[in-house]
Amino acid sequence: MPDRYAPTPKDKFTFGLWTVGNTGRDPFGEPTRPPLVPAEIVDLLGEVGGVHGVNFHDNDLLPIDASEAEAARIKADFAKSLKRNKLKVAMATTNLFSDPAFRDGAFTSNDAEVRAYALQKTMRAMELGAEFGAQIYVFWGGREGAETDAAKDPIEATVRFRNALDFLCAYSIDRGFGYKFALEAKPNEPRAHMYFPTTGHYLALIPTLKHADLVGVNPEVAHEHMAGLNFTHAVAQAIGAGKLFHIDLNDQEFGRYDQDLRFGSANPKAAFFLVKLLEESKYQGFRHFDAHAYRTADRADSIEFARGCMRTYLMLKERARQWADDPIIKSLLKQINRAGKDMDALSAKYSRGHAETLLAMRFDRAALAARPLPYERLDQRTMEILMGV
Ligand code: GCO
Ligand code: MN
Ligand code: MN
Repeated sequence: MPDRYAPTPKDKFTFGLWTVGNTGRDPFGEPTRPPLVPAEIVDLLGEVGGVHGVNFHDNDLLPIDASEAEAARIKADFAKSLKRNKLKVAMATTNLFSDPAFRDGAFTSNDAEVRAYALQKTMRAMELGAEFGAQIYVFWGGREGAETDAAKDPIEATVRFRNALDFLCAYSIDRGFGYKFALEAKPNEPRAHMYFPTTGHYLALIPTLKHADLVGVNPEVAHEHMAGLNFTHAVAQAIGAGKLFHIDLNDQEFGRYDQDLRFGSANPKAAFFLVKLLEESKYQGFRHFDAHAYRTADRADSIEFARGCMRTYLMLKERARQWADDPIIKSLLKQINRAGKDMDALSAKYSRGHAETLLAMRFDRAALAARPLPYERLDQRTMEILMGV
């Protein structure tokens, strides 16, 4: 019997080189898995099966101090491994956080030379991504923040960040890269406080950019959960604004350090509503798993980790369909969503007549308050569907 949860490239699942290539190093301990070169990571993804593509930071592919000869060799090996495993490059991004030069940020650094270097590094990384066919370019401001607000003027930091984005959008247009840019928010880690801590902050920045049409967001489950927020709501707002250009899927316990857990493993119910939203809204973009295997995992278990991310997504997708088709859910939804054509027509558009009609209306507050809202039944039925009962 065919496995109905087996992913195919059409599902548009992607992994970063840094995700399945993660060696298990953390602030307290050394790596637990041997490092893999990019071509080996692509082979691992080939072994996982059903993956659409791979994403990279410039320095996941090329060491920051690679010679030209070394870079050419790595790129050739990487290209061969992509071909061999029938994988595409979907997204590219810049590492603007690992090198000590960026210890106080990149685009928001207080040092004009660091800011200039950050632009140069990003332009080169954009070229590298374009060389491999990346369509999306992500900005995650890993070090764009502060430990003390004595260090940087937060208004100036926003201005610097905006200027950098304006410059890089113009560069992309000038070079014909065709990129769409996706801004990724995070509240903290590695900085104590990061600028643009949530997806909502970026959604507010975007309309102030010179090339706002090219720029959207890359929300990440873990990052909104770290901020104590409902991820599905952030994604819904991005979809509503036409700005969901990319998404980083993983999982994260609330109130903990940045965990990057396997998708759906910590909060399966939240993951269900997220998948339901993405599928029902017909999100066309990549589904990137920005997660990594537990530090205890070996290679075989890392493969299980990657398969688990995709399998859970597809299981939840099936549950979302069941939910929508379920007769009990349907009848509850009908009861809850009280349509009122006349009422909606009145409030749909302002006119003096509509305003006068509304002002003259009598509402029976007690009757409104007495209408049943069987959300307990609805949520319990949701649980039963999720549990396969
Ligand atoms: C993190 C971030 C990163 C970014 C990556 C791509 O918490 O470290 O999620 O993994 O997604 O740098 O921009
Ligand atoms: Mn993250
Ligand atoms: Mn991420």
